[in-house]
Amino acid sequence: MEQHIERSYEEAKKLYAQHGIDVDQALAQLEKIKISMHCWQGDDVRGFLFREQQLSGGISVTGNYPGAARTPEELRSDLEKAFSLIPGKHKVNLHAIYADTDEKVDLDQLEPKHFQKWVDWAKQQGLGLDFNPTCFSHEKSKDGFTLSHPDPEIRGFWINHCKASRKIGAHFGEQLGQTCVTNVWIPDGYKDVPADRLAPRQRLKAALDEVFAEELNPQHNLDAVESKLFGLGSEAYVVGSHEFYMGYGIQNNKLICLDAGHFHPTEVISNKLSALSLFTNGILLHVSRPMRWDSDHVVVMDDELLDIGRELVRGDLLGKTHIGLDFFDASINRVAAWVIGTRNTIKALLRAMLEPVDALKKAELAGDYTTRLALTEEFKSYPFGAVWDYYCAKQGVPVREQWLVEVKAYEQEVLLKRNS
Ligand code: RNT
Ligand code: ZN
Repeated sequence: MEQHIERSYEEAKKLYAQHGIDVDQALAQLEKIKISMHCWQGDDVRGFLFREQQLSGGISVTGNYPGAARTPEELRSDLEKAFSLIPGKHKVNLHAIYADTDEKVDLDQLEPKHFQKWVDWAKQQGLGLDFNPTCFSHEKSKDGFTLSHPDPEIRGFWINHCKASRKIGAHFGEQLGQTCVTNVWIPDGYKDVPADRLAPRQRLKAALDEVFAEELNPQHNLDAVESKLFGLGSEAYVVGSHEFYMGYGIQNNKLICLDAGHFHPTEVISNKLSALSLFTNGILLHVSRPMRWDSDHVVVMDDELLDIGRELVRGDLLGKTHIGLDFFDASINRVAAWVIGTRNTIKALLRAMLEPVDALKKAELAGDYTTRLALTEEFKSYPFGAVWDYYCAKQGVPVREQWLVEVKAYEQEVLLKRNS
């Protein structure tokens, strides 16, 4: 390690120690946190099963930066590149349409064997896997409804797909020795004001009961449900709203997934974590960056990201929270997008760990809000960067923007040689 990195780190450590903050301990804790990096940033949510299908379900990716992965091999190579620039050992979040198989197989027929190459790769790379049924961009979801579809046959297809997905998730968990989170998100909703808001929700509730009927070993697979307030094409009404899934999740012991972009534009998920934590065994996050709407911009170090980190650290929620990412930007280098968003998420957690939480809580209890504000603000210019640099160096990944050099080289050598 370069000497100046170590020296700056030692200096920073002393400053933090004055407030009783043990930096080494924070880094030891940080090292254990796994971020679930979403595969779909690498190819603009296209997947490999139905490449001729248009994106649907309100999901849209803008930009035409060259180099999107076209095959599972390319996607894995891009993921490996990204992980080599991110400190720590993490997970990959797969969607069902990313099956790696030559068979022509529909979503309701998917089996663990169609993902075996992903499992073998994850094993070899020391990564975990998470999973998602893909209830969009498919012939049978064209009219915008899946698990709550009024036609029992179409609904049955999606129920079978979700059942199949849980089995794949359980296979991941068993094979890799780390729990897989299988997250159900559906696009179902109406563009305009519905005549009946209740019936689709009744159908969704019954469909989920069928999907989850089979008990799976919770060491292998945990189920999650993801809500949304509105989407493209479902502006007036989304069947799986927050209240719906909060009720469903609490009643049925499912993880509730909070996507940062799935609420009113000024509503934040950071403020929901402490409340939810009191009533659930676990939470799944889709860390994302909504810009004016659910736009899924690359995660940056903004106030909300810092607040998410703070809530997880201060509420001691890291043990029960699964941190996943959900953004897709095709206007920049896709490997860089992963690296920026994932490094920022880890950085935000570290920053939260390096705040004088005990002193802040103590001041608050004593009614000394002056101290609370003063300390909070002064800590914004504490030498957090020195600790982050040291952590990257210690983990053997590039320090500061040096990672960009590697991404640019990879772009030249690999990405620009792909023609989409
Ligand atoms: C959509 C949801 C969902 C998807 C992914 C691809 O609004 O956020 O999580 O982004 O499943
Ligand atoms: Zn999401």
